[in-house]
Amino acid sequence: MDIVLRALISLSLWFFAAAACAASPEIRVLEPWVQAAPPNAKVLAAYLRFQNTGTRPHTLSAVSSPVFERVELHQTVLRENMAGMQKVGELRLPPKETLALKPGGLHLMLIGAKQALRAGDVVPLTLSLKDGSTLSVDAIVRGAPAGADQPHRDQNHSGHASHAH
Ligand SMILES: [Cu+2]
Repeated sequence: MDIVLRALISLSLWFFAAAACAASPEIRVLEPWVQAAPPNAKVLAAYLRFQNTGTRPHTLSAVSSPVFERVELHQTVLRENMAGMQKVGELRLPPKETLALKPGGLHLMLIGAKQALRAGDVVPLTLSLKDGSTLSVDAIVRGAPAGADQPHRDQNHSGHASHAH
């Protein structure tokens, strides 16, 4: 009896520990990818879609990657016909909605590449939600997909390294 009880307690402890660090089951990350850039590029952009399958809103509060010094959430904006970028603090993920990060709009800015990345490489991303849960995804490095917004390719993020004087 004692052994059974102890087994039950340790089982439930394990269950709670697993639940505490589990990914949010309500948020799905679809098609994460990193836009290929020249091998010496230190800043790359990543895109993906968030799907909130739950009934309550979630908030993305931070993103990190072991192969970059830091990851920021950015929004591409037009100022006097010049494409620029604005840092976004948090990203609200409303229930029953899909939010797309895509070229020319919201994107993840991967800053300070610790290694050269080529098409086909995998970039692990950890997405932290405000409720304390995290999601881990592998983004594939590749060129822009067919049907991507071609006019926006001129404003891609290799431009970060080359300021016009
Ligand atoms: Cu950016």
